[in-house]
Amino acid sequence: MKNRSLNIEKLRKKLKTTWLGKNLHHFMETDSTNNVAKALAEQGAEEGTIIIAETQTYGRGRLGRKWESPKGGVWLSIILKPKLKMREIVKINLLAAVAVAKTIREEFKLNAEVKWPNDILIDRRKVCGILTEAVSEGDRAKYVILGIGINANFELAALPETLRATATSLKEILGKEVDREKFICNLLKNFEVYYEKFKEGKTDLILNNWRKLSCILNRKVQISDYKKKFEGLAIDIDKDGYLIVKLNNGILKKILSADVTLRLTD
Ligand code: BT5
Repeated sequence: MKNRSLNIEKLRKKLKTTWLGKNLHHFMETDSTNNVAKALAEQGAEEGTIIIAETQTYGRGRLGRKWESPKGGVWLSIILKPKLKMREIVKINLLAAVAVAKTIREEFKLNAEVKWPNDILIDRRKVCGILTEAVSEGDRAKYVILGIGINANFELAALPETLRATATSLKEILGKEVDREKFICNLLKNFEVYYEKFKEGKTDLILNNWRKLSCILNRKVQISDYKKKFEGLAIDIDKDGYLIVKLNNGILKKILSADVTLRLTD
């Protein structure tokens, strides 16, 4: 059936996580799953609560950008309560990117790569975007809303024409629909495993995985923030999850996540 809704019973049955997604809310349509998650978190929803929608009317990207969310995609948000300082939240982003890329690789044998800080690409086209939002309590995160959007079971024609050169979907690449329930279950399982390791302090494991999956390290990148653009060589991500770029004048610059977009120049 074309673009059928998720079978939540099947999803619950197949879910092999310990705590993630045990509390799961499914909507046919919502404005943004991150908004619903935030409202639930404010009401005291437990860590691991998940919100999934078949479609979003106001899906959000970073910096107020729009996220197109047609039917057939995987649009979900996870409520997390890590004991992190606000500036450490970028690590959750990297962790999620690793989990998504790994799951796509394992399940579909596709060469999914991560692009700092929050994109998953296949053949240089964006198949997934991640939006991590946190509410603070002092300098600590009270909770984190991790929003993951994956272009799964729709064709490129479902996206506006302006995005068709830079975006892709699993269905477009594979020529057939994927089993979204199975994919979501595997993704959540992978995420839970990495998140547990992260909580045990094994940040290096996450960062090393990220490095292996990265399509930007040792490549020239163009960085634009709200003020200016500059180019450099992406050298590494440091232990805090920040991108280190070597500028053309040899100076190493640390890039923070919030105000930067990256464009591969070769
Ligand atoms: C992102 O922002 O990539 C984060 C996207 C997060 C979406 C999820 S879905 C579940 C949860 N609920 C939400 O409301 N959001 C999260 P950013 O790096 O700013 O990229 C946004 C840009 O990607 C847009 O300006 C477009 O150029 C492009 N874009 C929009 N929709 C797209 C899509 N479906 N596929 C590929 N590219 C898209």
